[in-house]
Amino acid sequence: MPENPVPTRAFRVGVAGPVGTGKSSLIGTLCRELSAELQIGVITNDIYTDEDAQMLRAAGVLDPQRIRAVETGACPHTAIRDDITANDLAIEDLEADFAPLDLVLVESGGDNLTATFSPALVDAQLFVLDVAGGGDVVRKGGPGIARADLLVVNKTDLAPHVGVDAALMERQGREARDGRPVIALSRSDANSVAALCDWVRTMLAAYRSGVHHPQDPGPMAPHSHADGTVHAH
Ligand SMILES: Nc1nc2c(ncn2[C@@H]2O[C@H](COP(=O)(O)OP(=O)(O)O)[C@@H](O)[C@H]2O)c(=O)[nH]1
Ligand SMILES: [Mg+2]
Repeated sequence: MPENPVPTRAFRVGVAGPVGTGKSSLIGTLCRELSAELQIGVITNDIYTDEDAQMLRAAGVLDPQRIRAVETGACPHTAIRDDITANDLAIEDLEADFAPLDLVLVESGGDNLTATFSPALVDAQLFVLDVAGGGDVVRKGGPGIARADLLVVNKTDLAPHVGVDAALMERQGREARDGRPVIALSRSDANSVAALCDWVRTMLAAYRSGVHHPQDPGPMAPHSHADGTVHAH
């Protein structure tokens, strides 16, 4: 593929994965570790509230004004996949208010385990699982687990307490991903946090030099909503 033109806007990274796997915490960690070297903004997607944004503001890792919430209504996965307008506008506003930003982190709302970001919204995406969700989650797969730019197996510090072999989970992740990267992460393990930061730096450099192409992990599984509508995405 030809190289992209060198981009002028911030590098956008989507953070997807089931509720409670540590997406907001991971975004908080990245803000804390990288805000001295990069200008960062954050967008959260919540169904009816701005709880994730409030939690991140309270963590004190970034100027609270740089953290904005998109309220998605009943269908958060739609707001990151099919109709990305609200997220796009929120990112454009952030970029206008704090120009120039280097990095915008977008947290998905967690209503569907297989939700992925549209490559039109984010340049790269990571999918977060945690060891507490059980070792077989990786094998069950899904587009984010198999094909997101990065799979994070999170909360490895909890593995002994929940009877899960974190190293095995990481290995199964690698097997499911055809060589795409996997990071076993714990916010209390400095080496793993450093590996995550290095991944962001490497991707940002590739984006800036025009050699990075946003990948689509693929659509989520077809599913129906409470009102009876069926979404194939
Ligand atoms: N033990 C442990 N707990 C974590 C870690 N990361 C996040 N958590 C906790 O997991 C819970 C859910 O985290 P949160 O970031 O809100 O998950 P989200 O729903 O995916 O955004 C919170 O109680 C966090 O404190 C970690 O590395 N280790
Ligand atoms: Mg969250």
